[in-house]
Amino acid sequence: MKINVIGVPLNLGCDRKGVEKAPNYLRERGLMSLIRSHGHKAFDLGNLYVPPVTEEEKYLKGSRLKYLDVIVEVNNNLAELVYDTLRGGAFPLVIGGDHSLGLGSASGVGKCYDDFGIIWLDAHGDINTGETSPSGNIHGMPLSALMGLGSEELVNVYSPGNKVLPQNVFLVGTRSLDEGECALIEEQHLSVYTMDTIRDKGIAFVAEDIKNKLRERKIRNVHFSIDVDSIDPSYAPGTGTRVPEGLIPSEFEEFVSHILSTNLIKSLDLVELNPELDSDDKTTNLCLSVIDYITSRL
Ligand code: 6HN
Ligand code: MN
Ligand code: MN
Ligand code: MN
Repeated sequence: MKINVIGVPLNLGCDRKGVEKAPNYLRERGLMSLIRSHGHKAFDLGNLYVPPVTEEEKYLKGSRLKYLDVIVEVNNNLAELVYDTLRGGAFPLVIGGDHSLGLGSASGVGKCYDDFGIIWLDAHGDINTGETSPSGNIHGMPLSALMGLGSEELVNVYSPGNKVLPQNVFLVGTRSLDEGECALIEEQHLSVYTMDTIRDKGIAFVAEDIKNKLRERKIRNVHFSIDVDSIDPSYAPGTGTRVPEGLIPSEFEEFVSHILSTNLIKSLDLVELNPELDSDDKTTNLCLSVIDYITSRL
């Protein structure tokens, strides 16, 4: 398979330094040769340009959203690159950076396929809006924007309006939701597989349930967005918003293997690795093994 690796050294969405270093950090530790070792033709498209911004530019136009303009700009560019990649018959492997980039990558996917679904593997919901966000950090908002909810500027990234139907969105590994996010889950009847559900029914059940729903809804294309904080912090400490009681690596692999076996996954994000918060490159090595595992199954 042809795989295009796209680095997005963005930290403005989490408002914390370190996460922007992850794409190069992974490259320097063998990312490309790892992908190629599975017989793929892999191209490194480099890192997207992130314009420099000052602290003073954090809140523009009295907005509660931090660094809105630059995040919109980077996501527009990312969407175009992901769209071109798919049009060219390649698989976009997007390496973050913070999770605000999920808005751009899924928007690019949405331009290519109008029947697509999103699997969002994350400790968090990432469905806040400017009103519900406790932090103003845009990495907590991409998924709501993709469903057409929240700030107009985010909703209209790349193309006007919503990109995905709420019924085609699947949240997995969830264990930290803000009040407004819980309300939105109810309102939109979102499919949420929390860690409690996973502990109760098992990860295989969850994967099967998602596969059945995708089949029922005749979804032929899925964007898979992986936040490394979905994994338990004892295995993945190198991330900015750690939440205890996460997936253990074997559950993570089981889920990924079920989902990839559908052959519906057309694109992937791997986000929120922060090498500066890591201990002994534990999380970096885990990310490399995740990429190894995934690309061996593509
Ligand atoms: N992430 N719900 C919190 C917020 O600030 O909105 C945390 C978001 C974390 C986002 O991990 O991608
Ligand atoms: Mn996230
Ligand atoms: Mn998260
Ligand atoms: Mn391998």
